[in-house]
Amino acid sequence: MLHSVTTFTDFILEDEEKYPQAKGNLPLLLLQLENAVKIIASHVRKAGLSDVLGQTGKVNAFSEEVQKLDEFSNSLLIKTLTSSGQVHTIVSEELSDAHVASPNGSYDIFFDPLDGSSNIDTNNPIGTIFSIYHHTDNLLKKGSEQIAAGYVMYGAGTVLVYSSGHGVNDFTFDPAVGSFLLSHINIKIPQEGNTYSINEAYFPKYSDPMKQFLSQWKEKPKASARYVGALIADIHRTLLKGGIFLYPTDSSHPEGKLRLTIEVNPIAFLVEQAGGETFATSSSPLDVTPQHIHERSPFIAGSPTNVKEYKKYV
Ligand code: AHM
Ligand code: MG
Repeated sequence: MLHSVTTFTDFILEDEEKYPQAKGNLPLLLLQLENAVKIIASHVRKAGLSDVLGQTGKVNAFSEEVQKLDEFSNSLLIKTLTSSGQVHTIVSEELSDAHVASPNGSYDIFFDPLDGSSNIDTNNPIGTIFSIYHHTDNLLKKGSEQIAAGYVMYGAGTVLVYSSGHGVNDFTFDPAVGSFLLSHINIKIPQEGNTYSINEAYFPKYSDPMKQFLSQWKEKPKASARYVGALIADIHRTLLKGGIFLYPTDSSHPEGKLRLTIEVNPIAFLVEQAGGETFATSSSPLDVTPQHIHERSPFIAGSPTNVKEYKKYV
C-alpha cells in the first residue's frame, strides 16, 4: 500500500497556487525560514552539550536579558531570510528598530526568534513565532492584514503550525527524513474546554472581573489548569484540547506583557483560523492598529464558548 506523505515544501507550493495574485515568492521565503528553524531545533536538542546555554550579558529592546540561543536564533533568521531576497523589512523581538533586509523584497516579517527564553536552561518547550505581511511603507498594520503566520515548537518533538488564511495545519519534524511532514490537517479548536492557562501567581494583581472569572472557573465539575510559561506551548495545547489561555493586564504589567505585532497577532491569526476566539482590550487583537512595533497587549484566546464566557465578565 502506498502511503501519501506531504512535506511542508509540498504543502506551501500547492498553497501558493491559491494566490495567483501573489507579488513575490512566498514559498522561497518560507523554505528559508524552514531551513533556519531546523538548525535552531538541532541546536536546542544539544543545548546542554554545547556552549549555547545561559546569558550573553546583553539586554534586548525590552531591557530583558538576552540568552545565547536567543541571539543565535535571531542572527540565523535574519541571515537566511535576507538571503531569500523576498523580505523587505524584518521586525524582531531582539532588535530595537525595524531592519531593512532587501529593498526589493515583497514581504515584511515580524518574529520572535526564541519565545519562552526562561525555559531554555531547563529543557522545557520554547518556540519561534512569525507573522508575514505584504510589504508597504506602513509597518503598523492591523493583524487582520497578515497573509500568513505560524510558530515552531521545540518540545518533545518539533512541530511547525502554519496558516496562510485557509485553515491551520501542523507539521511534525521527522529527523530521519530531515523534513517537516504534515501531521494534523485543518486543526479545529474544540468548541469548549475545561482547562484554563494563566500565571495565577499574579492573582492579587488582577482586576476584580478577572478574579471573578478565575474563581467561577474552579466551580466547573471538570476544571483543570495548565501553564508552561511559554506562549507557544500553552497555545498549542489550547488549540488541540480546548479551553482558554489568558495573559491579561495586571498591576505590574499595566499594558500586558506579550507583544502585539510579534507574539499576539500571529497567534490570534492561527487561533481564529482554527475556529477559536481571541480578545485584547475591547476587540480581537487583529482589529487593533499598533501604535509602535514593540507595543504590548493583553491577550485572551481559546475555545469560542470559553472566550465568550470571559467577555461577559469584562
Ligand atoms: P519572552 O518573549 O521574553 O520569552 O516572554 C514571553 C513569554 C511567553 O512565552 C509566555 O506566555 C510569557 O512570557 C510568560 O510570562 P510570565 O512568566 O509572566 O508568566
Ligand atoms: Mg517572546
